[in-house]
Amino acid sequence: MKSRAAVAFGPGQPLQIVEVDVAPPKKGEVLIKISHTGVCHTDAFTLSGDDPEGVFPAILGHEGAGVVVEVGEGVTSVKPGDHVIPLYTAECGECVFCKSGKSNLCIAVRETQGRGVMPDGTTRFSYNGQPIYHYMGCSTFSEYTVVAEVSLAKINPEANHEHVCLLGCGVTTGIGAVHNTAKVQEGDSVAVFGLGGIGLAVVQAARQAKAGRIIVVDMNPDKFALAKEFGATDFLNPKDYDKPIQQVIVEMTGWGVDHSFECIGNVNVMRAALESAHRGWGQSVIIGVAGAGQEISTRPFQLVTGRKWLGSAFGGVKGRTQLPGMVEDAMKGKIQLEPFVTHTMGLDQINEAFDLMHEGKSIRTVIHY
Ligand code: NAD
Ligand code: AHE
Ligand code: ZN
Repeated sequence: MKSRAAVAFGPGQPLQIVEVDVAPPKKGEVLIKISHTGVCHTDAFTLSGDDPEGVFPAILGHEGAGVVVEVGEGVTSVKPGDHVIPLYTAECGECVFCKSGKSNLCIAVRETQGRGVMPDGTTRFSYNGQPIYHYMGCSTFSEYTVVAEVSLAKINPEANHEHVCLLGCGVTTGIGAVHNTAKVQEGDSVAVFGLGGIGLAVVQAARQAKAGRIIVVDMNPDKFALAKEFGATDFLNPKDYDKPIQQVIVEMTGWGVDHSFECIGNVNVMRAALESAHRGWGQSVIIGVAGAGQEISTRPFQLVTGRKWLGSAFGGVKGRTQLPGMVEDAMKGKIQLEPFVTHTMGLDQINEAFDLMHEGKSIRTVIHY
């Protein structure tokens, strides 16, 4: 079948809106009609060419919601008409990671996903007879996409896709990092570095957890208003200080914060976040994704004196079992999604969504088909 898609033909190039061919779903696969998709910084990261797993030409996008159109052989957990969120972190329930109960990092389709192909090693997308690669197992920048059955969360059909698509990545990541990774407790102090969709979701979840002080850090002060609405208590722009921001945070808290979160993808800020953590027990969660070849560093003394460095992927959330419940929470207002949607537009304007993100003017742009 034909599908309108925004194709990344090469790194650093604007996406091109073309009509691609989509082959039918094979065994264990599902054809989805995407209705809405958010644009996450990770899409921009991969488009920039900095992603070691970036392959081109590809159809990016991984923060979507849609409806099942057709299922391949052997698919039993979803049927045409079901409402779904594609998952870049699958959940097969059978691999060593799923069975461990310790991690959401299912490996069922991860290796082929990282190469931009379906589990059988081939791609369902083509353009002028040439293959187009998949992205993060989702490719939500195509109106029709094929994903593995294990990469689909079935959700309440009453949910508003313009909002719950954000649970496909950004908001779930931030909320999960607070509750599953850091396990923030009532009264804990928190510092959040970077106030995009991820950082603001961390702020929202920190308030849910009844955190005490919630210190937010961003170079763009325009982000502070929404952070305040979500519960932030202290607002720091590193440009306003002539000393390292970790020193500012340690001085204003005594010994540092109980939990810090890096939501940018900058290895220097990752260090600052770690060094903002409380001596003896403070922990710092890396959420941001850094480019090929970049490494983190700090004085080992920072860890010797009790700080912990952690990381979080998709907020530690198991997509098929836990995401439907998060959709319900959003429908009940326990998770707020609407404030994240600062812009909506059609697929034809998708390059503007990337521009708005780079200019710091959006939190999330949601594309509708
Ligand atoms: P975004 O671009 O919307 O937000 C980033 C924010 O960081 C912006 O507000 C920007 O002003 C701020 N910022 C940039 N440099 C800064 C600096 N030096 N100091 C302080 N603030 C600074 O991005 P996003 O969509 O919220 O994504 C954030 C990061 O999280 C990205 O690296 C993305 O790839 C990553 N991510 C990771 C996961 C995961 O599962 N680990 C999931 C989603 C996104
Ligand atoms: N491809 C990159 C890694 C990218 C990365 O870390 N992705 C996050 C999700 S970002 C969503 O916006 C993640 O979940 N990672 C775990 C995984 O299995 O991909 C690289 O460095 O190769
Ligand atoms: Zn994302």
